[in-house]
Amino acid sequence: RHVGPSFQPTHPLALAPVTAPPHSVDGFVREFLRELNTSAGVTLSRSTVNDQYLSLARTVRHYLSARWLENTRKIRDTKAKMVGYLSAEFLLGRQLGNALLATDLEEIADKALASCGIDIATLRAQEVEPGLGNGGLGRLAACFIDSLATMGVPCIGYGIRYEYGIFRQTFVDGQQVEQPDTWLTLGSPWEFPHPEHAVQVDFGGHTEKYTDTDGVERSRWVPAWNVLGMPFNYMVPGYQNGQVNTLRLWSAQATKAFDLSIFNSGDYAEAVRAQTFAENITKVLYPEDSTPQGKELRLQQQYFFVACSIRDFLDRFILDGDVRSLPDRVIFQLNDTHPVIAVPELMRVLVDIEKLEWEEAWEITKKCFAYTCHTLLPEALEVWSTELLGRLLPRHLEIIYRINDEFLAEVRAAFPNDEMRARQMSIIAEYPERAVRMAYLATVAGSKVNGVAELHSQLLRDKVLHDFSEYWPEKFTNVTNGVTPRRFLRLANPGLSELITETLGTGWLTDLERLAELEPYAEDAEFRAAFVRIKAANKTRLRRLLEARDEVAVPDGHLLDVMVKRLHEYKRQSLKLLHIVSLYEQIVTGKLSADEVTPRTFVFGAKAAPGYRIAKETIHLINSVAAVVNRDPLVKDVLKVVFPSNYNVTLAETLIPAADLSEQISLAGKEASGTGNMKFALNGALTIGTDDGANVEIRKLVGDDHFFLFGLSEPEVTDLQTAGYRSHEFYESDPQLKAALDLIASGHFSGGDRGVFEPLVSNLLYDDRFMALADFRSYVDTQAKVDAYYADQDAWARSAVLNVARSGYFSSDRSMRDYIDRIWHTRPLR
Ligand code: B1H
Repeated sequence: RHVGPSFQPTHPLALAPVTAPPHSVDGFVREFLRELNTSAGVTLSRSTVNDQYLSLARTVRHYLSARWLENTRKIRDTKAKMVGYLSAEFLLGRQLGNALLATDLEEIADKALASCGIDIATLRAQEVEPGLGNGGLGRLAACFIDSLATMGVPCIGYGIRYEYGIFRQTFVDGQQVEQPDTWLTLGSPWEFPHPEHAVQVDFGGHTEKYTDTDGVERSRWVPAWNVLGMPFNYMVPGYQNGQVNTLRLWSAQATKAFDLSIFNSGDYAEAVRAQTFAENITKVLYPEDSTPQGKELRLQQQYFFVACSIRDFLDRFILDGDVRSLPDRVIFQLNDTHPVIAVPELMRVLVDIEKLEWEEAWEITKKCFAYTCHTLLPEALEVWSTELLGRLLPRHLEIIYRINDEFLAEVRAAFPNDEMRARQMSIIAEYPERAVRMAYLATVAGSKVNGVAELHSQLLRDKVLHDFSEYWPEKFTNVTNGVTPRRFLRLANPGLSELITETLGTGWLTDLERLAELEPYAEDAEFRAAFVRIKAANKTRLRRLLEARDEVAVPDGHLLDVMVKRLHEYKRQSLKLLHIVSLYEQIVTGKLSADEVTPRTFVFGAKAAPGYRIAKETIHLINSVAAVVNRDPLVKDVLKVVFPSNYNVTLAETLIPAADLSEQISLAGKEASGTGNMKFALNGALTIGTDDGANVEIRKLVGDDHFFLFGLSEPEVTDLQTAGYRSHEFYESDPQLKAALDLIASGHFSGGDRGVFEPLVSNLLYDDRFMALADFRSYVDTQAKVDAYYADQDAWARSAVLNVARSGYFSSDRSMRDYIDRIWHTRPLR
């Protein structure tokens, strides 16, 4: 069904390999004009910026598709083992710049468009980024597929084509208001729809026992309804290596059979409603980062995309139908628990459809999956009530029960008379309701389980999955996250990239450990001066962007202090805020003279989950503090607070290269890894941070002298928790902290209304789950050290250069090598 008829072409052109257009300005112009004329259907003189952008994108696409087709053919022919990266999120960012870089067309395209009278920067700005993810987890998936393509490792990314990605954030009176993200409305030149590869996905109904033709009693699923999964392909180009992998995102549509039966009943309106119902499945990305809500539609999304993906893989790559060869052909990496329903789905396919024995199917399944855990927060561990799961996927629930029964029998045999342990390890939780623990299912089924930074993996073994790591110590491993240097250094920071190339020659962009060769240049005054000029130019670029985008002025000559990430209590934007309010309070009350403080601009970027009350109130408070601070003449030259709305990948690319100071201030033991922390260090910002997530490894590599560590360590947090944490005591005993909190409570930032931020203040005073008050003293003292150090511009520049030189480890290419060595055991194509 999915493989087209094999043609015996007769025309000589059809027999030749697919070729790309000529790599020249003229060749590019010809291709571009043809796109404008034939695809957009306009002449150059009548074309809009959007016409031009779409045509440019399609032109670049032409240069990629030859290699893409070739690559896909090769993978099929050589039966190479592939990575199937299953992720509910891929936060890709803009595509045009990356595609131009991958094809080495930046200069040619520049000149070609200039010769048509077009400034390419205008067209780049026209692109709406596909925001198909919430934050770090989704961006990590995008970095990983970039690295795999660059390393020539066969990979197919599988995910969801949300019609609406992460919401567009606006501020109304300082409060977050969400607007739909309409990324598809002006056209989506990067995707290839393939309706002919659509897959049917079933839901609901019941199971029944029947006697098969071979006399065996089996179970089968009698579903109640179904939808169609439409694949949209995206090219994932490697960096100037001619490799192009595929990202396949699924979109839900109503099946014909479904609405035909209703049409036939004459109820037109009902038929149209049914269509909407089906299409709702991929309508919108759930905007909760870290705290899944357990919504039925979300489980539908999860099952929908993994069912499509498994079917697709079997149809497209297991052409001889030998499902027993599956472990030699693919390893499905589970990006957190969101795709874990793929485990019972593969069992269902192997047992119910392919008619394999259960035992053999289970052996195959265990080899085909590996699981990455991305969190430590208990509230973030996904569970699905058996009531919901059984209603939506009755056969899968049966399969999960059987997996669990057999697993627990093993556990009981290994630990006789330890029923407590068996209960603790059960995939099925009994309280507060009977529910499936998806992380446990993934751990039981996966060949490997990994955390995303050393500390995180350790805590997984010691705490979250302790019983499992005791039972299967060899199953657990670590792979520290990474970021792609193509997007976050080369594209985001062309100035610094050029300086590095001038200094080291080429090759470092795909071998980032070579940045270590920059070390000696930290002592070179000329190199440092060049570095400082680039940082200043990046700040100017940011200033221009924020002026145009948000109508805010970023002062010149300030220390640029940046905290950008999702808004969450554990990340502690409120701690940053207390620091700002405290500085402000001390200056306006005369405790501190304005010329004693280092002039700073504080930049925030953060979206809050729409239903997360405290997070939204924190956004309101940041904006309110900004409004007061920014118009107070007493602090005019020294404090400025800037909070551009709608932080996303595109903004990050301008913001991060301009930063002096990177804020990574989560409570120790809560941030699994963080990846923004890596992007900042790689661009020469110094970090102020806790001993948490990948901060630990960043500090180890860049060295204590070039990193501002503060706060409780993870064991100290645990001890304080055990001893009984009372935040109020910290408030009472630290006058500076008390003054800052009192100022907020007084209504100073809310026009005298004490009620507005009362819930936030109370939360900090009487609950403070994430110990912001406990870490306040250490934080502000360390910030004073930041000030002092920044006064010595030369020392600062030296540290900044060393941060760059010592961050090569955080390339996602290295992460991918680690996954390959420790988990996947796959090989590059050539
Ligand atoms: C991370 C998530 C996440 N961990 C649930 N968990 C989601 C959980 O839609 N949901 O329900 C969405 C996202 N995201 C992040 O992953 C960690 O907090 C970061 O520390 C880490 O760097 C990142 C990548 O590993």
